[in-house]
Amino acid sequence: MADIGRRGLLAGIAALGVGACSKMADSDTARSIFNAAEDWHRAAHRTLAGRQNLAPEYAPEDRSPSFRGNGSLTVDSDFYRQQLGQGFPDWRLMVGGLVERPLALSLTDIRALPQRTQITRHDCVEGWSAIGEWTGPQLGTLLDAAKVREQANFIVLRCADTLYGREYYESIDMVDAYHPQTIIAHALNGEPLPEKNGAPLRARIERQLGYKHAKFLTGIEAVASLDDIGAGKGGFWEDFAGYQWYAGI
Ligand SMILES: Nc1nc2c(c(=O)[nH]1)N[C@H]1C(S)=C(S)[C@@H](COP(=O)(O)O)O[C@H]1N2
Ligand SMILES: [Mo]
Repeated sequence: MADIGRRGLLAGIAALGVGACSKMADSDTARSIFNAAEDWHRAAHRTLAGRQNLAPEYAPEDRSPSFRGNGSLTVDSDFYRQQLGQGFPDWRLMVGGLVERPLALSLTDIRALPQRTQITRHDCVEGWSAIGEWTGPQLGTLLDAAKVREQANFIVLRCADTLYGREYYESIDMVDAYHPQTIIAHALNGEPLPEKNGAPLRARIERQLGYKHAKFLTGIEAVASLDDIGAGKGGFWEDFAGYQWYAGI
């Protein structure tokens, strides 16, 4: 989108001629082209700049005494129970799809990356909120390590659990994927992620509503289109109950 913005502005400038002289600027056509380009650029800039804004961050004393679990509270498999008991030694987060260098990251790998800690408020559409402190690498760090391809427009977040018999999944666009507060969290309030909150890994996408924050993460997949993922609406609740794909807050 930034490219289109730049191209739009350049096209506007090219239409005016480099260093448009006053004679040209006097013509109504030139003025309207220039204004259109400028309005477009300003609008695109405002939109993109807005989407990079940070969600509010809070102080340690603001943290909710307990962070409730919602939706799936566990993964119903022998592998999960066994891994949970051992601290997830064999859990792998796959980073694949439209990437040059697919990765299979262990929890040790994830903890060894540069970390971000943020105290944020989680808002669920069901009408509750909670404040928690999350720690993990930025999703952007993982995508850069995997060398995400230019054709990628979305990141699909794959989960280990099922809800009402269907695999939970979510997806976000590249603006949210590279938002500084979008992290792959392995800790809540300084402790390993509790089972009910998505152990061992869950997404935090702080400018989005709760259902986008996929828990029990197994994979991160870069795709060009969401059409062939799940039922094509970009997420479990989007497919199942018509929730909005863009859940920005
Ligand atoms: N894998 C998975 N991720 C999920 C869900 C789920 O059921 N399964 N529920 C979502 C919803 S609706 C919310 S509000 C949050 C709840 O996170 P919490 O359990 O840590 O409160 O997780 C989201 N991510
Ligand atoms: Mo939710």
